[in-house]
Amino acid sequence: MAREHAALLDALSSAVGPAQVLTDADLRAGYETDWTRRWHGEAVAVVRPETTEGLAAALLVCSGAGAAVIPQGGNTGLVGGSIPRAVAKRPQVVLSLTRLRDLEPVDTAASEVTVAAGVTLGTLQAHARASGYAFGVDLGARDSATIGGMIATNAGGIHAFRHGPMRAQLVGLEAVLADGSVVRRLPGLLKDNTGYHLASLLAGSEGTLAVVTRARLRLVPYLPRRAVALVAVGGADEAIALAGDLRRRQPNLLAAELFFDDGMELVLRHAGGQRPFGEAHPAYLLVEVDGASDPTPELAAAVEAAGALVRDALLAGDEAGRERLWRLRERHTESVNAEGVPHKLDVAVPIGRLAAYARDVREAIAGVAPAARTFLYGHVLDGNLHVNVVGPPPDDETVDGAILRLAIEMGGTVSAEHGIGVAKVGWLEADRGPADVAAMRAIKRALDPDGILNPGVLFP
Ligand code: FAD
Ligand code: 2HG
Ligand code: ZN
Repeated sequence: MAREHAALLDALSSAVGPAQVLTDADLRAGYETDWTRRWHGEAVAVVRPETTEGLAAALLVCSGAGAAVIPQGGNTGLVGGSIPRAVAKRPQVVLSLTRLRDLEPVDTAASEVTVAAGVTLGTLQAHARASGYAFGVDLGARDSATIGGMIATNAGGIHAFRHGPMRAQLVGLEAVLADGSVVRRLPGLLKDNTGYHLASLLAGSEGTLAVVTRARLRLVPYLPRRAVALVAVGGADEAIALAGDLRRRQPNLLAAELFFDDGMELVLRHAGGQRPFGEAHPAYLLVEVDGASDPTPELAAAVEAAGALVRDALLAGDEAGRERLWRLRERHTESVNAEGVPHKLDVAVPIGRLAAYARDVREAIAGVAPAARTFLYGHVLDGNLHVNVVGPPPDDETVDGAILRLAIEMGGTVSAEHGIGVAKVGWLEADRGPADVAAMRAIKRALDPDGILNPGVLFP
């Protein structure tokens, strides 16, 4: 393959330096399969620019050669959008952002920071914390997911009901368009009404409109004291009622996560550990609160006040105890992966219908794939449920269809936070409607007329 594309590879080497153009199959391998292992493709090269200028030069080269560009950050995306694919009938170049790792000092007057796209969420969190701040978005893949990838997917995560998703943290950004031109708006002006807000447009664009290279992000105060409660409940209805109740009475509620006993059992089997309660319960709500002083007594009182909604509860104020409880929820994703290649769907429905959805979706799945095993978990206050199904072959989309159709029928969305990627392109129009999709296509044509940026993602 390398010989066939010699001119393209030479030009890319001139753009970013030969050491940052990986053509060897072994070196490319980690960039060519997605996190779930459901999707795989082959690239002619993986290009890893170290500067915005190098990246712009590489994009110009790809544009001139008609090569498809697949932007990639930490490759933790769950919808197949960050790896090469068969749909593009042209050479594919993975553009890895992981070498763009600049971290500017926190601007404490503005409570903002500017970081390069390849900085991981974990690195940003530690950097912010050193200045007394927190970043508003958190998620389980924090040690690998990058800020650029999180902007491109408009990542949500566990604190979204309190601080909003990635788009809500974005003050400005720098990005490179398909023709190699650089758009840059990083001055840290919260008030800046000078036309279209490109940063907001690029949030959730999944690498189809531009490549994000830097971002100016808002920060929130870091409240150092935390308490976590794991509450055993009778089912999804009770978990939702309890989460709503706690949100009203605990203004510092930071997370409210739902999972079920089959998921708990799966985590204990794959990740180890012991059942937290003497007996199994149908469902669990994990909540976290933060504060300047110890919030444990207040959380304990709030859980106690919930009365009959609570079957049993465990509280932890110390770090080790909090982590022990959190791992029961956070280790779901890897535990599901250990069972096989999952069908991983990520829906949201209006919160009043979430319990009905959780019930009906199991039935809908059983209707089309009786032998499949289903694991449900999610961010309850966002109405966001992760539906994971193990059993059906990776390329059989019947079960995906049943799950997504039900979400739309219940007034929800086929993607709450992971994006459309290649996984759900067939469902975009059913979800958004023809007028929205036509407007999106017009924007795509205007910014990327030759369609070199992530073809096959978002649009069929
Ligand atoms: P990648 O996977 O590399 O790319 C994702 C998409 O963004 C692709 O379409 C890619 O082309 C595009 N892209 C990447 N970088 C850029 C860039 N600089 N410019 C333009 N386009 C770009 N997601 C949530 O929302 N909430 C969660 O709670 C959550 N938890 C997770 C837990 C685990 C264990 C795992 C494995 C994943 C989880 N995710 C979650 C999904 C994933 O971490 C997010 O989608 C994340 O935003 C992806 O970041 P990334 O750097 O890995 O991007
Ligand atoms: C989470 O909330 C992530 O844990 C991953 O969004 C969801 O594993 C999943 O389906
Ligand atoms: Zn999630």
